[in-house]
Amino acid sequence: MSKDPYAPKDAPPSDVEHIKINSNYLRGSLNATLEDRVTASIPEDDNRLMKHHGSYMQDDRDLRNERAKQKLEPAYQFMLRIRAAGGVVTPQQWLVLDELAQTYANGTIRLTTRQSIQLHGIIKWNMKATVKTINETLLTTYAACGDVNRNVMCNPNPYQSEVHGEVYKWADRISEHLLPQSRAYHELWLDGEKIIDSQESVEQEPIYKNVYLPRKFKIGIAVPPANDVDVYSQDLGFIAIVDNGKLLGFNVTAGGGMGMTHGDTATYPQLGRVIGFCTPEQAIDVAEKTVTIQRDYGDRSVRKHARFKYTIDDRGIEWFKDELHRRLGWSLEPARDYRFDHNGDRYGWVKGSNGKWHLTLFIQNGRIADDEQGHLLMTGLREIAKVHKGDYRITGNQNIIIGNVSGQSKRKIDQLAEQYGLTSGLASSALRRNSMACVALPTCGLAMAESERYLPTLLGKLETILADEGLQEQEIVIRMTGCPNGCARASLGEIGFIGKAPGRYNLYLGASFNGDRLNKMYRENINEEEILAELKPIIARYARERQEGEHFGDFAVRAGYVQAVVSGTDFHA
Ligand code: SRM
Ligand code: SF4
Repeated sequence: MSKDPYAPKDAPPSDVEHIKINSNYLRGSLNATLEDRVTASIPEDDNRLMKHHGSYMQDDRDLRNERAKQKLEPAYQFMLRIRAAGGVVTPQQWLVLDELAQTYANGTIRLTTRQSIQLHGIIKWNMKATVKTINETLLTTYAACGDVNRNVMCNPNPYQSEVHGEVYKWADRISEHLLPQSRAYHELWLDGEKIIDSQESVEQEPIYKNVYLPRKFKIGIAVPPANDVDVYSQDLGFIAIVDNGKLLGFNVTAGGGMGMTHGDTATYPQLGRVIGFCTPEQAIDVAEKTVTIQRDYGDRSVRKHARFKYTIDDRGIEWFKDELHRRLGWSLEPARDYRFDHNGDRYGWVKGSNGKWHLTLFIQNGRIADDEQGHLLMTGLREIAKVHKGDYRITGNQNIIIGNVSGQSKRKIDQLAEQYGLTSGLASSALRRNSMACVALPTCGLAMAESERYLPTLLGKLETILADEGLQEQEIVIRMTGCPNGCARASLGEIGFIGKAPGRYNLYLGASFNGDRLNKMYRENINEEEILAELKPIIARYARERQEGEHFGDFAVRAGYVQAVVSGTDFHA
């Protein structure tokens, strides 16, 4: 094995580090294993590399037992994630994705919590055709997953003001700047030059080197007062500072992250901390140098301790600032004032400063599909894409914006949206409109409990309780994940559920409505009956005792149900 220059001195690098270093810049034996028709799977080493190309091998967990009984290999399939900074896609691109979903995937499209788009259920032999088609439409899956910088999030409604448009451009530039340089992606998927088999490849990764990052890395840009990218959950965050409609620059946050492991208190969700201010032009440099610090100091031995938040918490935020300033050759200015109101989406039509209209739709848990109740989301978005001249924007709350609609087209879009049941979600309760659930079963290999398929049912029961207390219009951020990895940022839910086992969840309370405070565990390992029994009296008391404008999470803290958690290091205390 090649020597890893970045391995900590006292512990050997993890297996994944060996795989990356020996992969010849993300190639491994992927080309051969994708061609191999003997099995629908690929070996684990290649699967690790495959993530950097935007895909995970999965198997349909609903079919696992039955197939095992029949002595068949699991129903292997691939999830493909499309990375588009700020979640912007054109109607033409949407139509291609829609067709791919029908042809090669499971007939649905999944909007993600990071403004990306996922297709599920692609069989190995269809992967090359799918990725190639995605690229032909000028989208990519490269670096959507893996130990690199992921999709850069930003406030998804750029045309609300010129500032939003500018911020989107910076998100895109940061995203491009941090893309891996290896040609492996082009060779593998786009019929590039011949695959280089030798370790003597002349390729260079100026930012990542051949080791890439110790773990995934995430960046998001928020435009106050909306914190719809949950900026404090990002490894590196930028908060736009705007004066008189002009973007002055960004406050920089560092060291956020949501993942943890049940029963391991050394792992915890954490909030990014504001470390200073930079101008827009300096943001790329800040991002690059931060990534290289994590490359050089992140833990390469223990993957669950390898996120940037632990690098910072172990060494201290002042250490990080000093190292960042040293690498930048200049210092961040003191942070500027800002204020966030909320971390959810604002629904319905808004008119942007460019005179165009934008319709934000509520998509339950980001799943675009036609259902038997007459909600024809898939068909509706396809029909709109056929006539729409603007764009689609995915939000960080798994919703979609039909963006940049001209005054003349607004009626037509409105009529189509209504005809296919796209706007019916807007009439959902305030609780539902503020809900998110991660994918979980049946595709996610790490799920311990249902999430996307279960939260809608649980919400129905909670809606009844809220309605009984006259709180049906009360906005409460509620989030569920099927395991503690945090994909729907459940630790930032005023009510959070984290899957423990089939039908059982930990219940967390007390996060803020604007995403600047974590929640804390209130009850462990409870089933639906217990969840409802626990929440009912708290909701009733909230209805009686809440102060003017007081949010549910703030009340849960004030009433003493849980303590306020403003640092992840207190999450388990
Ligand atoms: Fe995630 C792994 C889905 C956002 C933290 N995430 C996974 C995998 C790939 C499971 C796996 O490793 O085998 C899931 C695929 C499920 C499936 O079948 O589609 C998965 N994550 C998702 C998505 C699709 C959830 C969704 O419902 O939208 C989100 C895709 C985002 C994107 O477009 O890039 C998604 N994941 C997140 C977020 C939220 C965010 O980034 O804002 C987090 C928490 C923030 C963070 O990273 O700290 C998140 N995912 C994780 C982790 C825990 C990482 C850690 O720090 O320990 C894992 C597990 C891992 O990496 O080992 C994971
Ligand atoms: Fe899977 Fe867990 Fe992420 Fe949900 S939170 S998608 S169960 S890894």
